[in-house]
Amino acid sequence: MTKIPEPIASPEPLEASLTHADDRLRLSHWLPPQEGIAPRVRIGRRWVNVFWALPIAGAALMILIALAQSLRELPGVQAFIRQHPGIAQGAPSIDSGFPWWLQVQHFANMLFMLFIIRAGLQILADHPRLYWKRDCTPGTDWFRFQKPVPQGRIWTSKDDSVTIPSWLGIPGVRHSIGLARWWHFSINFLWVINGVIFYGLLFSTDQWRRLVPLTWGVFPAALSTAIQYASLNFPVDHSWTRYNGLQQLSYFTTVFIAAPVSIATGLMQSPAISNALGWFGRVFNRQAMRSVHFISFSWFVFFILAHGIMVFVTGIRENTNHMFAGVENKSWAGFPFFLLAMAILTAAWLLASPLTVRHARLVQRTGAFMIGWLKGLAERWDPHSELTEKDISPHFWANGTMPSSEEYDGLVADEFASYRLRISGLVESPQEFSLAELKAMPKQEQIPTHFCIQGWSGVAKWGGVPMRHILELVRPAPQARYAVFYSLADGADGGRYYDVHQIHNMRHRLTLLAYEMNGAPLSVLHGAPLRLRCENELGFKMVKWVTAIEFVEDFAHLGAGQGGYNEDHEFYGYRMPI
Ligand SMILES: Nc1nc2c(c(=O)[nH]1)N[C@H]1C(S)=C(S)[C@@H](COP(=O)(O)O)O[C@H]1N2
Ligand SMILES: [Mo]
Repeated sequence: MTKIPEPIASPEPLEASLTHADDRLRLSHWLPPQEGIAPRVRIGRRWVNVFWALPIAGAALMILIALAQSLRELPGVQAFIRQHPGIAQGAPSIDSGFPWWLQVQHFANMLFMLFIIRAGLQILADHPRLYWKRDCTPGTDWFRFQKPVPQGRIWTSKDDSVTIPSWLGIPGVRHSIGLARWWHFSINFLWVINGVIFYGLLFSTDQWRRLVPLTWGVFPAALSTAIQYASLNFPVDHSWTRYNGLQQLSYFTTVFIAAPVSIATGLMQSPAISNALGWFGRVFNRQAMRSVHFISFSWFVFFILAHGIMVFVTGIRENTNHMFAGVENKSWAGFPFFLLAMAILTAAWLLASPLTVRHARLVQRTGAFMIGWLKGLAERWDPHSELTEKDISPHFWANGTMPSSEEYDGLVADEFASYRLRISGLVESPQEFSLAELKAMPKQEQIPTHFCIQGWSGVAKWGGVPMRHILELVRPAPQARYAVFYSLADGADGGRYYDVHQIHNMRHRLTLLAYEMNGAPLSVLHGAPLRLRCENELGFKMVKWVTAIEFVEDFAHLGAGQGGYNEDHEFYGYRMPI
């Protein structure tokens, strides 16, 4: 057993440079708002405004109606519709109507989707571009609501983030991804629980037969229903016992395809999960997954709009009686409950953003309570995935607040000859290392993917000293549970940038103090002279311009006590493997 050292009397002097932080989101201390542009999709080399889809869809709809109406005059089409009236032949009839649990789950689902979609858009606005390849090189995006990346100047990913309105995003403040993520993930958790119960109840009753097409007849039935709807002469509704072909296909897609795809593509954007899955995570890379996640989201929005309109035009009373009262008649039984549900949704919609701004710390704490512990479990997986030299990104986004101090300028001027890495706290042997001493230690190179919380990723080859080697030299005491990394740079809102890591992460093979990037000395932009690599966490935890490492038992006394600068000031979670 190693001997337990006396508690260190004098704390790391840099502790005094950490600042407290507001418990609410204060706009005067925040990244100033920045307008994006109308969303655009790239078709070949041309960027097309997606709002063109509105007049095009309008024109297409008119043509479709005209076409469907003329089609229905043809004897052949009439015979087809007689033969396939809308419900797939042989589709089983449901005896249990719309049971109470289905109504409750349907409402819970609406409420959850409201938060998930809005918070999801807020997350997207933090890096308002989509790509298929993991390197996120400017110009390779296929979708954006931000201008092209400016050339000839440093343009960080924070610079790139845009404001979306507070009725749309949660909380509708530029670069509020920390808070938006708590909403997105906590409500996802509830949504998944609701979904699992829903699947369970579907398949333990006869309700699953509503949604799962059991015969090929669903396709002609869907075509027939589509022609009937499009001709504005709707098929007779039998929703109480059976859905028509079009309902069945669209509900099936939503429940059994879009939902699982969203969950899988969401999780695959996480550094810990993607890196733990090896080749699978490399093939289904973060940007492809992010793009598919967005396409799946687009389906949900399309479905919700179409479904909502159809509820009204096919008979609001019958439909609300089904889903809000569980009765099959033309009374007004369900309508008041429908209005009540809409009132609750509206109130939730209006309150979400202002409450999140005012009670940001509470949102962070509640999120950590609801989902932080579960996300943290992903830290136990081995983030072993590495790439090859040919995968190195031609462009690597930069992020964060650059050091601006005489101390740092002096270090740059003498090419870091006077730089010292100070290691203190609960260690048997506190030490200082010069850059030359660090470079003389065993060197390790690795080519991992970097995952920024904002959504971009990039690949670089990092060279440096494995953290486990440093641990051997300084020998942390048994009660040392965390390593605190102090930067030479301040954070965006003043006070020193720092971040806290669990000690087990420091022992991992790929945890590195890097002084090289792509074979060259680390640039000032990317963290010279020394930056952390920890491959099962998001990028903000990898402190750049590291000046000191302190081993501690607890981090509640540091800064605002949340485990790092962005945790304190931007309400991020301190364990961020997902
Ligand atoms: N000192 C310091 N380190 C920092 C940051 C910062 O603002 N200050 N930003 C972090 C974030 S959010 C990311 S994504 C990575 C970006 O590293 P890069 O600029 O090399 O891409 O650095 C991290 N380290
Ligand atoms: Mo980041």
